[in-house]
Formats: sequence, C-alpha cells, structure tokens
Amino acid sequence: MNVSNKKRLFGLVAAVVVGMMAASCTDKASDNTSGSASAPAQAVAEEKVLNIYNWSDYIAPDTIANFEKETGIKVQYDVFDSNEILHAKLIAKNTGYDIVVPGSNWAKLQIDGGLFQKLDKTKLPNWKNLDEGILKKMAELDPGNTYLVDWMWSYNTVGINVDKVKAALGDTPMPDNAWDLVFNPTYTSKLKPCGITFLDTPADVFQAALHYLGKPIYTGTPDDYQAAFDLLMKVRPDIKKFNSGGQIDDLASGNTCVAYGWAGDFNLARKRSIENKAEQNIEALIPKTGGLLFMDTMAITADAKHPDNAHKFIDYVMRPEVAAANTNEVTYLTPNKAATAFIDDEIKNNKSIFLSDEDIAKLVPPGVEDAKTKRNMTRLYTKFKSGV
Ligand code: N2P
Repeated sequence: MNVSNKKRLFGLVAAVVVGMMAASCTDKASDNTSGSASAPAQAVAEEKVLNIYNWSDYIAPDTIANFEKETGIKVQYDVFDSNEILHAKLIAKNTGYDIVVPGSNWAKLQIDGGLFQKLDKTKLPNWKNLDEGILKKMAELDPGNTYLVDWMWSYNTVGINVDKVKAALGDTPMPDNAWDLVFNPTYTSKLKPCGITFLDTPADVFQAALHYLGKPIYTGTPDDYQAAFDLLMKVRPDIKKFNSGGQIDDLASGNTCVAYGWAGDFNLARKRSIENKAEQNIEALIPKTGGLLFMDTMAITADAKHPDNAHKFIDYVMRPEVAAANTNEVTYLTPNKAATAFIDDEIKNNKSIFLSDEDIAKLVPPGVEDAKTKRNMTRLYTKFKSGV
C-alpha cells in the first residue's frame, strides 16, 4: 500500500473516533495502573509462558515456533472467530490470556472498561517500524497509542467462486454491486444450489445489511434494524450456513460458492485451494458501494500474568520480516511500514489486498453500537438465523 493509499485509509479511520466517543460500555473505566507493565513490581522474573488469543487463520505457521525457539517462552495460542466471543470473555475477567486481538472499535470499549494495561514502549524498540500515519489515526481511538498495536487490517465483503457463480447465474449477468449476490433474492435464489454462507455474528451481518440499504451502519434507529431484518429474512431461505472461520475451507474445497465475510480469508481460500490442488477460482470482490473496514489490534489484558513476555512477543511481531511473513501467509495487510519490502509481489499486485486509492476511499469505517442497539441486534439476529 503506497503512502497516499494509507493517507486515505487513515482519513476514513478518523471517522471512527466520533462513533467511539458516543459508544457505551457495560464496564466502568477503572484504574489499572497497578497491573501496568511499567509498574515497579516487575523485579520478579516471569515464568516462561505466554497465553495469546487471536483470530483463526491469522498468522504464519512458524511465527510462534520461531519465537519459542528464540526466547524459550512457551506459547499457548488459542483462536476465536468473533469480537462478540472475545468481548464476552474479557468482561467476565480472568481470561487467562496475556495478549488478545480485538477489532479496534471493540478495543475502544474495552480500554474504556479498564480491561487492558498500558504498553511499556521502552520494551518495544521495533515500534519504530510502524507506519506513522496508522499510529496517528490509532491515537484518535487510543490517545498516545497507549494500549493498542494494530495486528492486521482488511474489510468485510463478498467472496465468490467465480466459475461456480457464473454457472449458477446462467444467463443472468453478474450484478453491478457485489452486495446483490448476498442480499438480493434475484441472485441468492439462483446461487442457493452452489452454497451461500454468512459470517456468524449479529454485528457483522446487520452492519452489512444496513450498508446495502444505504443506511449508516452504526445507526441506533430501531426502524433501520427492522428494515435490515426484513431484508435479511428475504434471503434467509437461500443461506446454507453461518460460519466465520470455516469459510476458508468451504470455499477452498468448492463446498460453497458465495460468502459474506473477510477479504483476507477469501484470498487465503484461493491460495489454499491452489495448494490443495482443488483449483477453485476464488475472488474477494470489491463492492462499488465499498467494503466495511476493520483493524484488529493487539492489547495486553489488565490481569495478564506475563506482561513482560507479552511485550517481547509484540516487539517480535513488529520486526519487518515477521510482520511480512504473516501477511504473505494470510493475505491480510500489516501496519508495519518496514515490512513492505518483504511482502511477496503476488500479494502487492492483488488489487483486493492492496486496494486502489479509489477503493480505499469507499471503505466504510468501523464504529460501535450502543448497548441497547446491540441487544436489539442480537434479538433480531437470533430470529433471522432460526428463520422464523
Ligand atoms: C482472520 C480473520 C480476522 C478478521 N482469519 C476479522 N477481524
């Protein structure tokens, strides 16, 4: 991503902040400085253990092994598939995890809830490799870049198996707006036989449906959610399943032909399909009305037992070669400017990963629903999924 691309992305991300300020959180902010890695009580050496909770399929296969070999720290690396799952664990406290990777919008709520501890920058010499523009925009969510380091970023969109979709549509041409493939019954009814999947979270599904309806995706207006629900119910009979992390394998094996999900996972499905000789022609589409931007961020939990090891890992990930290896493996973008030189040309030339300025300008920035809206969304989502 060139510098001007980044500037435009950051312009969008800036808009997030306004939504953040209005966001509510169930937990009250608390003084967590006693748990801070910069607190003097760090004299006792930590046991050589680190517990990480990250999204599935989001790291190169040797990233953890190389860290363990180099440091002697044993890493327990667990995965999740939705911000909702991570958030529920965090607010219940005592997660047992040292590092977690929430979306930036959810992370803002979690910072306000006192669920994270401050980063100790003196333990992060590779901080210098991060892109200044990203840091600046992240600082609008996290003043002074106090708690968060971006892991990777991408956008929610529609992914397809090109050949299967063309065959299923027959004489019907591909729609001008890719979102039609998952929200317009004219298309979904034809695509049903080859398999449509949706992400399995209320927020992801309602945000996309609201966007398709031309509404702000963080509206708190009940009528808007009702309209989104009505839209979703029209395509419900055509949806084969709701899965998030599982979309990669379903697309890669040809089990499904259309998915509403994460652009990086669609490019990863294509890669995996080629590796497995399944040769499915999978593409992440860039809707003309824009995809939904997200940034996933590393944070150290307030009650982390191994904050020093957590800093070691975060600093290790900020090495250009390590950050680039992760991007080369999973096709999501790194905020590490120095990593660009190590990113494969195939990734750099893929327009659905390294977006054009025009496509970046169209990305819809993340925000947060208030607690009442979240409850309403969850209620409607449950009805939508059960189809009644
Ligand atoms: C990793 C997907 C993470 C994207 N496979 C959603 N935050």
